[in-house]
Order: sequence, then structure tokens, then C-alpha cells
Amino acid sequence: MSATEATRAGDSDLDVIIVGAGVGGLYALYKLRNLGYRARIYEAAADVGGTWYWNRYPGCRCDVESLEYSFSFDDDLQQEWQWPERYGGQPVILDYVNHVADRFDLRKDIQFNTRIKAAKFSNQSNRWTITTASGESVSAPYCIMATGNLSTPRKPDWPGFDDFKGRVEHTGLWPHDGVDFTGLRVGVIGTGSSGVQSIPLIAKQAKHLTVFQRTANFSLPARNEPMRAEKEAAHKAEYSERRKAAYSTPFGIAGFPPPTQSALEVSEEERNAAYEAKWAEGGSISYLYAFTDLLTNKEANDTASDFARNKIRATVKDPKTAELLCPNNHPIGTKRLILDTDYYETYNLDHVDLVDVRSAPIEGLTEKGLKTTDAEYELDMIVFATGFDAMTGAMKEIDIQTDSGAKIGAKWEDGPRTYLGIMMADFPNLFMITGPQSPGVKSQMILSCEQHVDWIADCLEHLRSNGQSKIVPEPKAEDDWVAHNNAVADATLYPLANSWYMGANIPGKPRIFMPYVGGVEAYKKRCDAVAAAGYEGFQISP
Ligand code: NA7
Repeated sequence: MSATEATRAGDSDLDVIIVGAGVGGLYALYKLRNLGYRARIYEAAADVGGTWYWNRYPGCRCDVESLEYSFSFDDDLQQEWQWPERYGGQPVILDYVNHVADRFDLRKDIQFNTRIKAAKFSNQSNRWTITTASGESVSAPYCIMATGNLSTPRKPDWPGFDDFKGRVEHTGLWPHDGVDFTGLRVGVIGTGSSGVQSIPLIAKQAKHLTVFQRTANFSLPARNEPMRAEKEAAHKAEYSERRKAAYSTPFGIAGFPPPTQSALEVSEEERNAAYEAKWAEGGSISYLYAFTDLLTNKEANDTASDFARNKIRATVKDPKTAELLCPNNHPIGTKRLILDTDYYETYNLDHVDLVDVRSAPIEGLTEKGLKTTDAEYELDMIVFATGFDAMTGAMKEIDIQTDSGAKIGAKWEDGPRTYLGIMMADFPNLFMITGPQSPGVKSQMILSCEQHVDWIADCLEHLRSNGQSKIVPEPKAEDDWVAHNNAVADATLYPLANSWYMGANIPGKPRIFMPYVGGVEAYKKRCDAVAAAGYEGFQISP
């Protein structure tokens, strides 16, 4: 069947349009189909996977352990699937997502290679009509945006892209047939997670590697290893209890005993012993969970930041390079804390150089390479590990509007505004999976996707069983949620960092802290209470 036929066939009888076939969209399709809704996914890529479809750069790996970072909705699935390593690498996670799509026969309701450009709501017909890049349209009463938080890769707006004679790639749009760096002089721009994960592997192949760093980030050793059979067996024996317990934790991951002491109430010796143990164990949550106040008290955080900086100094042989790699403008954990394998060790290799582009910013590309304000670097290939228009980018790339005059661009002009990160006032029947102002990126993402889908499914069931068909947040509920979100963030150290959580990586983007950092437990309780109170803060109508 051609795309046009599929669209026409699905046009009149769909209940729910889902945009995106990443983990959130796939689970939404599974769940809603089982409840008897006619749902269909529209996906820009040629296949399922979302983040894990696009980010194929060398070293791409999840920073949440694989036994956690997986679906919980089907016990046979979680018991049968075998993760080969402590942390899932991109190829394995993509295999897993494909397995889920096949196992639950999801592909028959997914239209691939279809980018959605517009979504318009008619109050008269109570329907969303979405329009694809090729001009087809489909309509349904409900629309779910499962468009992802890190799905709009961004390169800086520099001159010279056309002049550069070498090759340019972005980590978030990596070629499917891989890249051979052998014999090449490679430049990597960016030292966030994508840069830090790929740099050691690029260095293994490249003739010469120059890393262009604007901001040094904190990174901890991942301590990835083959899955230990006894660990897997023990985890699987209590999978259901663990999944349930995860909802009563801040990050949606069970198994980390909550800290009980402030970093400032123990001796320096005791403190460093605790950090040393966490460092040896690997994992970012474990480290940030060493004491109660690492993300709320700057003085406490300084002790954890200093410990990590000293580890960098102890690893990197050249003292100047070591100092440049020591983060000095944000508390540890306030930017995404990275997990790496041999990142700092890579700078001890003779053919790897670090260039500080904070003091001498990049001006643009030239025929031969990159030009900063004080030098030109000759390169055969430039890898942009420069990140994404995070959290709001994918939604804003779609022309979302209603016939009452609401427009997403205007609505979010000064930063995202949502109720619970799930819906927006003025945009009826439009749901988001892990939207801004929900814990999403600050949690085990698949758990948060499942929680949102379950909440949305319950909400649709509530409407259906009450003979209603329209739901929209009240403006006051949204105002209060936005204020609460900001108040919670302001009580932490997070806003001190120029992070993508703050929109700081995109020139001109409003600086507002976007994820909800009150923790998964508090957030889920709130969502459940809202539903239990008959969808408090929402207007519901026939
Ligand atoms: P990030 O974390 O946003 O990192 C992007 C990096 O690119 C970061 O070091 C930026 O420096 C750097 N960057 C961006 N623009 C420029 C310019 N103009 N000049 C120099 N350097 C620049 O993206 P990632 O893809 O690494 O990771 C995103 C998330 O994916 C990650 O947090 C995990 O959750 C998974 P800056 O810090 O802005 O100074």
C-alpha cells in the first residue's frame, strides 16, 4: 500500500494520531490498540527507535543500566530479553526496540518516512488534522506528540559550510553505514555526552584528533562490563517489585538506597571515602546520591565537584590539558552528568589535542578546516557533537495551532507552558509524552514514557465512559504548574548551569528551566491525584 493510500484509508476512522515511533510512541500504540482505539503512528524516520534510530555515532550508549532502561509493560518481554552489557549500547537498544515492534505487531499501524509539518485543531469538528511534509493530511479526535526531547539536532550557524572541502557529520544524524576515520585528521566540536562517548573511539582510528571544547563537563567512569549472570538473575527474580518501587524514587530507578547525611556533616575523610566508593561503582545517580544535598547546597556540591576534578588531574598527564578539562563554571550534576569509557585517558595520546574555544571562539569553517579567533586548524572531517534544540524543539518545528487562534510558537515564546507536561491550555485533545515540565529527561525515560501513556490511556477511557470527547487544561491550572515547576527548580542548583535543560545551548532560546525536578515519586502522585479527582484542572466536555 502506498503512503497516500494508507493515509486515505486511515483518514476517517482513526481515534488517535501518534507522532513518533520512539519508545513513547510505540508503547502508546500498543496500549491504545489493546484498549480498542484505532491508533496510527506517523514517523519521520524509515524505521522505529527515535533517539536510538538517529544517534548511531561510535560509543553511543545509554547512561541508565540496561536492566532498568527497558519496558516494564510485559513481564514475558522483560524476562526473556537478554541484555549483553551493564549499559545498553545503541545497536543493542535499537535491536530491542525493533524486537518490541515485531513482537507486538506494531509496524502495521506505523507510517514511516512521514514527517509531520503541521497539526491543526478544529473546535467545530473536535478533530486534529495533521499534515505531512508531502502534503497529505489525516485527522482524528486525539493527537499524541511522542516527538522526543533530544530529536532536533543543531549545528551552530557559522559561515563556511559550503567552503569546507572535507566531510561534516552530526552525531545525532549519524550515517547508517558508519564512518571510517582511518588516516583522517578529525575535529570534534562539543564535549557533552555525544562528544565524550565518541571521542575515545574516534581517537582509536583517526590519524589526528582535535577536540574543540567550549565548556568542560563532568564525566564519571561508566564501568560498563558484560552482564553478570547472577546480577541478571537476581534482578529478574524481583523485576515486578523493582518496577513498582522505581515509581517511589526521584529518578525512577530502584535499587539506590536514599542518602541520609549531608555532605557537610561528615569528615573530609569519610566524604572522600564515599565518593571513592561511588567512583569505583560507576553510574551517575549513585554518585549524586552519595549525600542528601549535592544538588541543593553549593558548598556540599563543591566537595563532590572537587573530588571529580582531582580525578581528572590524576588521570590526564599534561597539567595544562588537565586543568582545561576540569569543569569550572557549573556544579557537578547540574548539567547532564556524563558516563564515559576512557574519555580522560584519551588526552594522554600523542595524536589527540584539546583546544579551548571558550577563550578563542570558533568563527566558522574554511576550505581547509576550522577557524577560531586565533588560529586555523586543518581537518579532513568535522564531527558536530553540538547537541539539540532540546525539549521544545521538536514540538516547535511542527506548526501546531487551533482555529481559536492558539499557536505553539506564540504560546511557548518565553519558554514552555504546560499542565503536568502532558497537555497545554488552549490546545484541546493534544497530549505530549514526556513534555517539558514533566520529569522525562531527569528520570529513567522509558518509565516516564510508560507513566504518561498509562495516564493518557486512563484519561481517554474516562472520557469515553462518560460520553465526553474534549479535554483541555484550565489556564489557571497551567499557570500554577508552570510556577510550581519554576519554584522547584529554583530550590536546587540546576539553574546555575548553562545547560540544555535551561535552553542555554541555543542562541536566543528563552532561558527557563524546563524539566520537572521534584522527582518521579512526587510527580506521579500529583498526576494520579489529578485523575482521581475527576481530572482536576481540566475542562471536559462532550
Ligand atoms: P549537549 O550535551 O548539548 O552538548 C553539546 C556540546 O556542544 C556542548 O559541549 C556545547 O558546549 C558544544 N557546543 C554547542 N554549540 C557550540 C558552539 N557554537 N561552539 C562550541 N561548542 C559548542 O549535546 P549532546 O548531544 O552531547 O548530549 C545531549 C544529551 O543526549 C545528553 O545530555 C544525554 O542526555 C543524551 P556548551 O556546553 O554549550 O558550552
